[in-house]
Amino acid sequence: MTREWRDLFITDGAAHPSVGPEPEERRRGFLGRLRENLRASREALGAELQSTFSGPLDNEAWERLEETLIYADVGAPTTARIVETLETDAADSPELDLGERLRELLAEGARTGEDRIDLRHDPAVILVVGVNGTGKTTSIGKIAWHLTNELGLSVLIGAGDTFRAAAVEQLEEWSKRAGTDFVRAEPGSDPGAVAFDAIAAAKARGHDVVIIDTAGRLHTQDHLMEELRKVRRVIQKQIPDAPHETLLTIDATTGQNGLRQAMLFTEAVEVSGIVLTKLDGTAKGGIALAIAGELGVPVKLIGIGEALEDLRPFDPDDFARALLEA
Ligand SMILES: Nc1nc2c(ncn2[C@@H]2O[C@H](COP(=O)(O)OP(=O)(O)OP(=O)(O)O)[C@@H](O)[C@H]2O)c(=O)[nH]1
Ligand SMILES: [Mg+2]
Repeated sequence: MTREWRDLFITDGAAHPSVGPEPEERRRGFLGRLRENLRASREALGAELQSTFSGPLDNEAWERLEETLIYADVGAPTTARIVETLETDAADSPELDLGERLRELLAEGARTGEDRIDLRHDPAVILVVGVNGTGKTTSIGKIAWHLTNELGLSVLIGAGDTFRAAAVEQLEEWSKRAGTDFVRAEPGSDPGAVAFDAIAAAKARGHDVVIIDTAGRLHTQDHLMEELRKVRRVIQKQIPDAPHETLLTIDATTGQNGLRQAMLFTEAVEVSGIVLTKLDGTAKGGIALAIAGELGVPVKLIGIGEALEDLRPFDPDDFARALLEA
């Protein structure tokens, strides 16, 4: 069963009983496009599987399978684990449907830790961080839209990107579209101060969720990573256990560099979830497994385009199926 937006969030539930399930049509539309977008990965894997599983299962066959998974950006350690398990399982039960078992292993490999977002706080604070252009601002807009229009929650967005002049307007557009409250600051002002004000406003106005945008930064820019730590500390002056969720956006087209970004951001700010964007632009969808396997940080959302409906909660089973099934 495909994951819905409401499955992504832990809420206290009773508050918004009137919101119905999302239209089946929209969910299927996304799955179709996900399959389409993962086609290049799937075709490479599919051809390889065909030849691996139809011939003798010798060392060469397993090595070819390993190479294919590494080529799809699954990452060496995760690939080795998956192929080793498959090899053992194949030896133990000759009747095993290896394609199906591989699908299971890929889904398992893409799943890690708590992959939901806990909103049971007053308010819940979500901080969004990541390298320039990876999709922070648009993802915030889309998440806010679903929280407001599907879960019936009241949301405030804080424009913590005080670096890029157009950033505030871009976010404000999304805020209007989603129907959320909005806190802005002067360009060049301290991002921590915006976060502080946004949370103070959300507390005063009784919002359920605050989402804070931040300026794009390279994981290698130490002073900017320090700035993020400071934003966190300032948030904690308002709510000691916040931010309750720190989402890192990763552009899937950056491949293994995305994994390195994730490592350094995680060291700086305790990332609790990944938003993996731009899967529409890559044949290497396996990066979702590398992130889960090597970092232990769950992918919570994936993006396959720029439109509102192109961002969705990550469903490892659907993802593995889209990667493998013809
Ligand atoms: N194709 C594609 N484009 C995406 C996806 N997600 C975001 N984008 C586009 O990527 C561009 C950058 O997105 P933003 O949300 O502005 O990225 P950002 O991380 O806020 O960027 P900075 O604030 O400059 O660091 C926009 O044109 C988005 O529409 C995706 O999943 N697929
Ligand atoms: Mg932005």
